[in-house]
Amino acid sequence: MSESAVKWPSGRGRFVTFEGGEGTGKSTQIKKLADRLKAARMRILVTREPGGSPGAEIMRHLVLSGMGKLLGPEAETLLFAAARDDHVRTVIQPALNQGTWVLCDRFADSTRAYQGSVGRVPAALINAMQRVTIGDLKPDLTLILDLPVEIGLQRAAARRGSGTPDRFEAEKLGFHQGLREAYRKIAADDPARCVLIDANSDPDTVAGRVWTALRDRLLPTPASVVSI
Ligand code: T5A
Repeated sequence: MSESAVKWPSGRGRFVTFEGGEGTGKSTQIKKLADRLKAARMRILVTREPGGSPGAEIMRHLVLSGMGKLLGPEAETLLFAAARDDHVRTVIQPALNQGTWVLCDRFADSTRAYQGSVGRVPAALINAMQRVTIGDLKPDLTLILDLPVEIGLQRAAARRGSGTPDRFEAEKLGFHQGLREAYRKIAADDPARCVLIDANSDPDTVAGRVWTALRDRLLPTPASVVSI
């Protein structure tokens, strides 16, 4: 089914998040999906966390430089929450209200996986912060890119070249293996929202899997497809 044959849903925009460990290909896949949706004349906003708004980009610099780590795990989690609060209020929610589809590189599941499951910040604290920062906002679809951690770290290192690993890339292999497990559990616990995508193929093959998931979950049933 080609994009031009689809009768796209109208009204509020759809909120699609991409999640996964380091170097799993989230940015690459968001760009491919955005290009495909824009070619179908959809209104698309691509954004990212931490960051995505001027205030949140300042927080991004703080956490990825490692300065947040010095404050301890709970305070570092608060920095991610403060960034998300600004991003949701000033960028994501207004775009969705205007009918724009929002593709976001990481969102609240990153906090659950990195700070919660692996960083051992208590779930009660993460839940409380989530109530304040995102309230009822929930992604319509979360695509979790799954890849052996050694391959993801190799990809991230190759892209970085001679640059220094950031706060999380610098963590040990066990940290990244824990992350992969955490994400697989998030997908298993919420199958209505999440799709686990095998990211261990070339970018176009992975993009095909992403497209199939989006089509199956968010596009109208074949009965409402306009034939051309
Ligand atoms: N974080 C974030 C938290 O701890 N808590 C939170 O609440 C939030 C929101 C953000 C960091 O913050 C942490 C998690 C992160 O550690 P970031 O710089 O935004 O850091 O980095 P990441 O989100 O981890 O993204 P990366 O840039 O590391 O990886 P991507 O986006 O998954 O991968 P991508 O697309 O940039 O690809 C990496 C390299 O691999 C190649 C690409 O060309 C690129 O060179 N590649 C492939 N190669 C072969 N086959 C494929 N299929 C490929 N796909 C991509």
